[in-house]
Amino acid sequence: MEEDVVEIPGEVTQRLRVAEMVAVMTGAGVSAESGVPTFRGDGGLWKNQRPEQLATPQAFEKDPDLVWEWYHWRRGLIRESSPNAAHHSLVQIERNTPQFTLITQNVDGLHLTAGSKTVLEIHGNINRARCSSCSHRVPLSDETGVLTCGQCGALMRPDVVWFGESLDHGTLEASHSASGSADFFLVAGTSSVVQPAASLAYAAKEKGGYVLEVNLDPTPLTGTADVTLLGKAGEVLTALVEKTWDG
Ligand code: BV8
Ligand code: ZN
Repeated sequence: MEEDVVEIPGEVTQRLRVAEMVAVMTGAGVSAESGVPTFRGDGGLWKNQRPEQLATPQAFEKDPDLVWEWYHWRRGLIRESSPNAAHHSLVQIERNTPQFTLITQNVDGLHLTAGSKTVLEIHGNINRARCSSCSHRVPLSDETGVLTCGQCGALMRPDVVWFGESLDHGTLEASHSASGSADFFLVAGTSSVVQPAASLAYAAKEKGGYVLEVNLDPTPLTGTADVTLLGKAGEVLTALVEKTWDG
């Protein structure tokens, strides 16, 4: 069967080719083809709990064992996964663009594994733990159970931003400045519902940036983006790179 060719409008490749400053916002859809479940898709459920119920300080306070079990399980999936064509395409775009910033909501670290250099992990990274009391941080691999701090003995927690927690100020500042100065803003694989991440594309648009959305389904951003390409991020982003620089 002839591989269904992904149509990329000429306007998109022209703008990307001449872009001085590209900013990218990725979400769980970019890791979906690596086998990492998304949050709001059907694979997002775990033991019939929604991520919004488990990824909170309240859930951790109430049952650190359960929350740690969820994160150990997710890290196990990520250890089995590797970057997919979407991650690799974003590395290519970074290499072909004078200034580039990748802002990711994903905590799986797959962009770093793929070789992306300028990455802002605005929701943290699941492969690290931080102390709930002092500033101690440790890398994680196949740990299990509730972890305690080697420095002060307090509970360790995953080094991610939970719902109701504010994002790291410096990272958020850098994300806003990259979005506001981007002449090309690519949003890929996100339902664009989680704030403040979802507001960055609007900030880019307000400052005159050209916004391309790549997603499996339409989102609240779809009405505002200059172009929305519906499809799998791995396929669409591969076609985008080919048509912009090799085509
Ligand atoms: C804050 C880390 C306050 C943890 C995450 C009511 C209205 C508006 C806002 C709120 C509200 N109530 C509460 C809020 C605020 C809240 C929020 O936005 N809630 C949402 C649910 C409404 N935000 C917060 O709490 C933030 N903090 O606001 O602080 C504050 C202010 C001042 C001072 C103190 C406090 C913190 C938000 C960060 C939460 N942490 N993750 C962890 O991972 O365990 S968020 C979590 O959702 C992940 O990071 C994930 O990345 C993120 C967003 O989800 P997506 O990435 O978009 O994934 P999703 O499954 O939703 O969508 C995937 C998309 O991919 C789909 O559209 C699908 O079609 C597409 N797709 C699937 N496969 C593919 C594909 N696309 C392409 N190719 C494919 N193959
Ligand atoms: Zn400590």
